[in-house]
Amino acid sequence: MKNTILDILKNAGDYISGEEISRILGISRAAVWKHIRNLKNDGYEIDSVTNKGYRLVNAPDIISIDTLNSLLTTKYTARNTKYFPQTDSTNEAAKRDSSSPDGSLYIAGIQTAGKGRLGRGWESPEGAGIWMSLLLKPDIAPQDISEITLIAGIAVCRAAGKGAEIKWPNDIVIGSRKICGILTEMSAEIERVNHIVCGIGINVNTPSFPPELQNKATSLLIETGEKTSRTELIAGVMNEFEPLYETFIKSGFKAVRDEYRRLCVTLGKDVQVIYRKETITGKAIDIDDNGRLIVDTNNGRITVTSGEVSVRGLYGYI
Ligand code: BT5
Repeated sequence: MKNTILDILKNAGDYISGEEISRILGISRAAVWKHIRNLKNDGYEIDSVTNKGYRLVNAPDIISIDTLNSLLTTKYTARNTKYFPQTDSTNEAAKRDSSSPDGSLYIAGIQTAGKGRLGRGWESPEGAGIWMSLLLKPDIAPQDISEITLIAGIAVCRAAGKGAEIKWPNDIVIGSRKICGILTEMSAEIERVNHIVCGIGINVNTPSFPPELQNKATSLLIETGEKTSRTELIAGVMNEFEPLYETFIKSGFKAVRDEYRRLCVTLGKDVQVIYRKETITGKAIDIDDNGRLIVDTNNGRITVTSGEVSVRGLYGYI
């Protein structure tokens, strides 16, 4: 009923009287008032004026699974979605639920222990971003799982638009700052993958960042000055992801390599490749058929596999 009243307010566009709403819904005016009060408690800004009625002024950006389902064009991706107002990390939530079907999606309002790679943290404030993880069960070899990160990166760039590009392997950037990070983890035996968890964090309506991230992080709100519906963006990413993922499973990364290269800002840049305690400097020149970064160094050409590696621009973050 609350959602129906919301639809009525949205469609009215202007003031609509409590009497009119009660007539449309066949409920008492007191009941209408109660639902309006609940909507206000949920963060909806609703103006009420005697003799005129109610008007929706502002709607909070709430992640709605019903709306998400209505926007999905996928066969299995995000068809089983679990929303947690708060959890430690959606990657952990997905791992705890690993018997669920392929393509299950886990979304959190806030993460209390959001994770980056190599034990780093991921800032996941409430209500501002998309913190989500996909549970995947592909029949691929363990060494190919890092390519899922690259596929997810293309899906985020396509769905987010606004000039989003990829800093190899797992950062989505706008300009020179990071808007999204991707963390892919797996449970595998020597030859066989049991399941993969692909975690995607997108800064959507984040108004500002803590000082240590200010030069490095950005959000769609900061870049465009406009709020974005997180539910629509989640649907967009899922709708882009599934066909890319199917192409990858069928034909390998090489089938999407050209698009990845076009989106990849790392190419042509002088970079530092940091692996454990070793740092190698060179120029990033290409991405190979397996999604590896090819770097020309003074000591010859090297091929870098993502995973345990960090790549830094020699003259800044990119
Ligand atoms: C990543 O790691 O970029 C992967 C981030 C994955 C986050 C998602 S959210 C849903 C799922 N659940 C999780 O627990 N994780 C995944 P890495 O390349 O290691 O980058 C981490 C670094 O990015 C940190 O050390 C910070 O410097 C910076 N950082 C932290 N929070 C950020 C944010 N919100 N936006 C931009 N940069 C951030």
